[in-house]
Amino acid sequence: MIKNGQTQQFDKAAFKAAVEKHLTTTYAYTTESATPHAWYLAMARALAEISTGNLLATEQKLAKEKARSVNYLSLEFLIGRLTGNNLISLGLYENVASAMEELGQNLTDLLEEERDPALGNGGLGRLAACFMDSLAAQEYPAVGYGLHYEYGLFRQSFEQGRQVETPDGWRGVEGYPWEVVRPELTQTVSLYGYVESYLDEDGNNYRRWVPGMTVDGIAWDLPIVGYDNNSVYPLRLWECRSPAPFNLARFNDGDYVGAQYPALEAGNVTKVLYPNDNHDQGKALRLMQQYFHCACSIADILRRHHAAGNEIEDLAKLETIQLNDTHPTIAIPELMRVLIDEYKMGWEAAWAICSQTFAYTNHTLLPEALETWSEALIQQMLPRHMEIIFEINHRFLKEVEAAWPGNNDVKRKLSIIQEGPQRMVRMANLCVVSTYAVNGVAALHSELVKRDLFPEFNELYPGRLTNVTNGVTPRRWIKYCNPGLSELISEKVGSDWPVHLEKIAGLAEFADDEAFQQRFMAVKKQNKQRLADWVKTNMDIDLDTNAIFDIQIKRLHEYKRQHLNLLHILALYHRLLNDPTFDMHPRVFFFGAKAAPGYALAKDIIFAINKVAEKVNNDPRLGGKLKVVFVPDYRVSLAEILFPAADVSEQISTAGKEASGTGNMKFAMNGALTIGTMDGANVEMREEVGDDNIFIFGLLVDEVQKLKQEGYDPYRYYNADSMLRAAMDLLDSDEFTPGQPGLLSAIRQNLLEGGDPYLVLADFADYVKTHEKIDAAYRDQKTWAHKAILNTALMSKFSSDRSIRDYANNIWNLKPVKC
Ligand code: RUG
Repeated sequence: MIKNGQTQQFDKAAFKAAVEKHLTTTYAYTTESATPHAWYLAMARALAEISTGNLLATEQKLAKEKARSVNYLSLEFLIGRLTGNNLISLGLYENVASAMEELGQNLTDLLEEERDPALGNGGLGRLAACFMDSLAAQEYPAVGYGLHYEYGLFRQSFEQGRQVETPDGWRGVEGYPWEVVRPELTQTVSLYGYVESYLDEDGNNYRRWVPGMTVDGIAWDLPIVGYDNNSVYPLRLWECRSPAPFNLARFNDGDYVGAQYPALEAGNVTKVLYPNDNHDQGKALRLMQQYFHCACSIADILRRHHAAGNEIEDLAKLETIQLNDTHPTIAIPELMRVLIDEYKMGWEAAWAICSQTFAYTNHTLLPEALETWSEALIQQMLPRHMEIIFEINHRFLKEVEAAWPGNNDVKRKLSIIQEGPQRMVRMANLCVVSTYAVNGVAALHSELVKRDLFPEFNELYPGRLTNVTNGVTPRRWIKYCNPGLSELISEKVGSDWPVHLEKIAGLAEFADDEAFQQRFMAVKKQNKQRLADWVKTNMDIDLDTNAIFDIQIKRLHEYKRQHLNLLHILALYHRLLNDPTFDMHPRVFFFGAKAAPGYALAKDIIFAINKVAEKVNNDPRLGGKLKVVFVPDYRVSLAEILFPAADVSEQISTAGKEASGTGNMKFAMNGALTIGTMDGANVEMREEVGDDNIFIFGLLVDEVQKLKQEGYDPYRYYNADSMLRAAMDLLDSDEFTPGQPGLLSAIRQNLLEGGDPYLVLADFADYVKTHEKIDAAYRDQKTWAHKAILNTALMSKFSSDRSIRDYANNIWNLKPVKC
């Protein structure tokens, strides 16, 4: 009916008719009885018709052209709401707004009806979503493969300041209007059982897996709509179902509940996303999710390959598979198994294909996040895969022996199998051995991967370890979420900056133009008002938009140091009440963060911030200078309001711990100034904006390592700094929990007796001093505007379009195909 704005005219009457048709035939409402939610569903369905048509056309065209594609395998795709974003990509925002207006509906309100598909935890899943957007925008052939979780990341609320988690049924009862089920793509996945040898008709000896059970993988496609072009790529999410809905014999015997066990057990596999960020939990069901995801995806890649008329020998030529962290690593032995057991290839031929097909992205150096799986568990669930892993390791250790003859220490260190009372499989080692490229996600991180994590691998496989600095999509993170700024940018540099972000540099010449500064700051003020209104409506807190809006939004983790931010707030509180000479520009500290349900200290930090907020927001002695707002249920749609409203962006992880960060980029693109450590992508952001336009503080990576080696003593800092002491001691008092001292002591305890593993105390003084510089800088609004404009202007490096071009040119060897 309608294709992209570029190629075909929008037929408003036909679109309105499609919406009304869905309202009545799909959702059973009349135009009179329809709720706003029903209108949103009907509108989204009408739009999805357009994108599904384009998705099929793109699939056909790419198959016909035998185009080389990337398959992005990720257990998480934190896509956020699709409707608004897809309207922008289709170039139909205004047209649809007007059509809906004629149907008596306001588009902005309808967009608020969409639930966030929260199919990811944080940065890793959101990166996957930005990458899909950039692949489609630049027409690099791609398929995203993920899981169709019934429940995404939990919803967070606060009860008396404490985090409470509830299930997130993101599809609602009506289903998600943008997805389409593809029954013809169903795959069968085997689990458990044993391996046996057998002779074929010609007397050849083979191994084969005799599975203990099978489940079905059902494909759901979400459309990834290319911006201003005709390409639509699938984000293919697998749902696990039982091949038999119930056991008929048990059903006939009257055991109605027991008869359903097969279906219930299979349904559990994709029931819920594991809510851990940067932490490996090692649960059997998680391994099953990983294998289910990989088995379906590998089978689908092979299906597409053959459907396009290609030979298996050409797999590595036409397909590359990017592993988003180690979570889909089991895809490697799965492809080996299929090639050897099903295609009857020899080991060398299969290995030649496999090792030229996979590439791996490492996203963390944190030991607790580096995945290992118990050999016994893999042996039980995936016996043939364990055999294959042993064989890969056996051959690999021969290489190690050749490179370091007789050196058992290096063998022990590099081996895919970690020895010990319980032998474990190191998934990262399996990845490095079996892939043609391994990348870190920011320059510093990639250097540390080479220097500290995998130095011997770097020696053994020169050139395999490399860097691709992360990026974020400017379509969602500027154009969609910040329409005021987008208009200003278009006026100055032209309207194609969303796909040519390098053009945004043209703003720099207006950084000193007073009229432009005022307009830029007026947009910021409007965005702050939008956030203040949200806070008033949802939290009943009054905010003054003349205050500095200082925002830290990311997962709650000790290494991200939300508690350093809290200590600074406590120090300000203490000074405002006790030091008559102290003055500060009014400031609102915003937090948004979910803590993994089992992470006690992270939950204590949330509780402490909420308790402090309760007190300071209602303390007349502070004269409105200090406010603290912890927004509940931080998610993509809230991020879209928070990033554009920030004056100050908090990026304060311990140096060496945050692999990249991507929120840092979104803030700066929207004109916030960063206070940050020399960590992750902050380092490269500083290179881009220059030292004068970013507030860097804290220990450097090598200083952190040195201090730890020398024996770090947090008490040294506590005893020497009266302001730090005052802030810490407030946590032990009942200042924020009247009549109940000690409720917030766990944080103080962790920092002092627990050894302060993330050096919060060591960085405190410099952090406070740097915040004082921010306070002074903000008072000079012209200089601030100058710096803010330069932050927006100098962020083009951090477009995910650039990241994807780096992958395409340096790793994937991929060319765009116009559709
Ligand atoms: O913690 C990292 C972030 O620094 C990074 O920006 C993001 C995307 O590369 O990935 C995050 N991450 C790493 N999330 N989970 C992990 C480890 O599995």
